[in-house]
Amino acid sequence: MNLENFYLIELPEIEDGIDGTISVAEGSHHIPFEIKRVYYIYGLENANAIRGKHAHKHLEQVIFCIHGSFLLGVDDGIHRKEMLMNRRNQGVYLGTGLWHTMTQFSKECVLLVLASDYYDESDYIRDYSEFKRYILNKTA
Ligand code: T46
Repeated sequence: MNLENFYLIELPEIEDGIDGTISVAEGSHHIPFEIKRVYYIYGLENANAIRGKHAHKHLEQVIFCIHGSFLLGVDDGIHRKEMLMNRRNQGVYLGTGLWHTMTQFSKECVLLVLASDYYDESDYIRDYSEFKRYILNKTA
């Protein structure tokens, strides 16, 4: 897997003793792009819940699990990797052209995603065979 396209990002944790902790993510600083969109995902109590199952052509994202845990699967068309996401200050940078799937959500799991661009359905590849062809064409 191309490590420029998939790596961990650790945010600082500013501890305020009995008053809790702040983690901060600044665009173009901790996050390797200007943040144009923020979204969060919750309501993942169903044991069969699956999210993702697609790749993006241009969008870059950093995904955090800010409560609970889930399993992140990433596939670059050749190699596959799975990562347990369970640390509130640790995100994963997901570059372009990576098939990604999120499963095994714990109860009350909450994902926070920082994205490099606005929502655009034409940026999605939602069919796995099409994804494989896209990767082959790109590397040819
Ligand atoms: C990823 C995971 C964590 C919008 O209208 N605006 C948005 O910004 C988003 C993200 C989604 N939507 C609509 C489009 C679809 O009708 O919400 C529906 C589900 O969207 P999507 O298939 O993108 O949802 P997920 O949770 O499977 O995937 C998203 C990201 O696309 C994906 O890259 O990492 O969240």
